[in-house]
Amino acid sequence: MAEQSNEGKIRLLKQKLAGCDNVVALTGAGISAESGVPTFRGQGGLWRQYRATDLATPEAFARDSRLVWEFYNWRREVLAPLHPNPGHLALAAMESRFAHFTLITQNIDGLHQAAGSRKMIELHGNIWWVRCSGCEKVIEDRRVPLPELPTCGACGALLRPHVVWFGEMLDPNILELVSQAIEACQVMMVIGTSGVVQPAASMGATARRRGAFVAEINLEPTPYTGAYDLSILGKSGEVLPFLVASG
Ligand code: BJW
Ligand code: ZN
Repeated sequence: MAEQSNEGKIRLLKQKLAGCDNVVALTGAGISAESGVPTFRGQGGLWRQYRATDLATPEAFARDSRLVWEFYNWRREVLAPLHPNPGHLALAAMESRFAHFTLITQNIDGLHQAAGSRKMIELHGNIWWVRCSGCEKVIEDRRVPLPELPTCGACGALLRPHVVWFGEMLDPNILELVSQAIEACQVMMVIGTSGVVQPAASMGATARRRGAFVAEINLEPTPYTGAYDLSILGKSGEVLPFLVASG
């Protein structure tokens, strides 16, 4: 049988979505790329310029908190003027299209919320929130930049970004919500993620084992492409709006 065209695959995904009422979307840095947010890997990726182990691990923060905060303050400056793109907006529109729709994001940029998504799970935290390394209090703090070494108003200890670094556990309550959503969904879309960071990387494959139809939307194939039903090659900001367009 001839290989299906990309357009044919997009139409197939649209048909699958039309026939179901429980959908999960998992997003990665690629969905925000068209808003101007740097991705982590690939051309221009953050981890091409900086070593993750120097900046995104608890050990790095213990060793040189000032350097880590400099990195996150720079990222806040880059993110502050950016806006959601048509991919974010299409996912926000999907929320009201299905009886059950769960958006799971690895992104910390807050652009899904800015697009209007409400039913969402942030796996790796949010750059606009900080957490006290002493009393563990978590608060929203949108100052750009924050002081070089920001401290907790309640106990005076050093604040840290409320994000999940390498080697840190994801919140078990969040992982439980993810398991429930993946268990119950009929269709899952895996969008703009390179599929190398666990546990997010294997969530699509888990959904497929549980019986979901799983489609990947990415500029290029990933290590998990072969484990899915469909691989749509393209920009999420172009493919996703088509999925919510009438007709
Ligand atoms: C487009 C596009 C367009 C571009 N349209 N597409 C099992 C095996 C091996 C190791 C582990 C394992 N389990 C856990 C680990 C350790 C580790 C891990 O996975 N390491 C691997 C790298 C080897 N995982 C962890 O440490 C996690 N914790 C954990 O599991 O705890 C328990 C445990 C610990 C230790 C050992 C065992 C168990 C925590 C992971 C935290 C990740 N944190 C970061 C930083 C967040 C804060 C910050 O931003 O500063 O999260 S790293 C970074 O990568 C960020 C992202 O969320 C994450 C994923 O990146 P993503 O989104 O996939 O982006 P890219 O850039 O990689 O890809 C972009 C994609 O978009 C590309 O494919 C493009 O083609 C595409 N694209 N434009 C569509 N327009
Ligand atoms: Zn505190």
